Amino acid sequence: MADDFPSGLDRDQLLELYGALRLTRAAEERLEILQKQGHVTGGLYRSLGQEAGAVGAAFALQRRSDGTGDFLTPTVRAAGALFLFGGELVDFFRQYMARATGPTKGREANVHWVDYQKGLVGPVSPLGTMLEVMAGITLSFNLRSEDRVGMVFYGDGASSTGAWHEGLNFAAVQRCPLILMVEANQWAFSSPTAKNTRVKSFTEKAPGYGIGAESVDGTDVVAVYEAVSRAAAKARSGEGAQMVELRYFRRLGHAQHDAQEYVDPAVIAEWEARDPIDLFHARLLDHEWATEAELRSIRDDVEERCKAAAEIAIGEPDPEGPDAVDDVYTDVVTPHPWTRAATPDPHTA
Ligand SMILES: Cc1ncc(C[n+]2csc(CCOP(=O)(O)OP(=O)(O)O)c2C)c(N)n1
Ligand SMILES: [Mg+2]
Repeated sequence: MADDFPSGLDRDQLLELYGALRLTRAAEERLEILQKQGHVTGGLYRSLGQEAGAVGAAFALQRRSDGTGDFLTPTVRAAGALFLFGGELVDFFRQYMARATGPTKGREANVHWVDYQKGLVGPVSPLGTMLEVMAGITLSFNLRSEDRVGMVFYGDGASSTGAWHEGLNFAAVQRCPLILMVEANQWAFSSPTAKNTRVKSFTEKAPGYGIGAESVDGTDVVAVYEAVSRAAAKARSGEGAQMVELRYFRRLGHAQHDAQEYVDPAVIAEWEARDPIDLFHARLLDHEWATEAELRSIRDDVEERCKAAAEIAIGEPDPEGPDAVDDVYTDVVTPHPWTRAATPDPHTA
């Protein structure tokens, strides 16, 4: 007899979580192959060991593709959340390969793309600033009395920027339905957390802004789902911004070029033993929620999908040089010809 399912999740949802974890890892492993083949333009960022944080968090939100669901700003290490919000695998590869066919037509990399219908707000690169952007978006949910929340991911290093403090204070004061996901992976490039902050847990910062916070084991996908479900319920019921700290470790360098020689290999080995996918795999089997054959078939399926999507992107063209200014500058003749085009209205775009 199989054990009871956790947290009100059913068997299909548990398998969906497993599939999303496997998809994240398979997509990033496929990127490594593409990079060795010379197809990837720019940096390659892995979320090895952090997959459960992104997947468990996004799974707790209302994911719709008709412009009525919750909003998400991922980071490069939250690809799993991007996929759960409907970000297409082939677009993910197109972005990393700077294809003309990609959402940003080869002008931006990786997760920097926007799809308001799906609730995806790709980040801008200056760290911390997406907190301000998402504070504004979630304020609009309040002003329109919409039952929606926003989720913004950011790194532990990013939470030492000025923009982070200002955005958080604004979101707190305005009681914005915003969930802040701190990716506490213990490093910001080559700076350890202790060089970024004096607090032991990022949740210690929350009371200073008057918001709720919870810290969770970021390698446990079900625990993350539970913590974020609680935070989302509070945000929806008018309690305003909530922080959730994901405790885990960045097991690879900042990006592919960084061999992280500054990290103790023994610590990396400790975290390898706590691999989030291995842990969930074992749990699914131990409780008889799934069979080895089912999990193998999910894994084979996502690997095939990644291979096929990558093949499509490989066959597509690079952008043409003159296209670089498309959608950036307006065609309307004005006294100042380089006026920036207006941002589309999220409710009609
Ligand atoms: C305001 C700002 N300062 C510096 C950078 C350069 N930079 C990009 S990523 C990064 C490290 C980020 O560390 P963290 O926020 O902990 O995220 P992680 O890479 O660990 O996921 C830095 C310094 C930037 N993009 N923006
Ligand atoms: Mg970090």
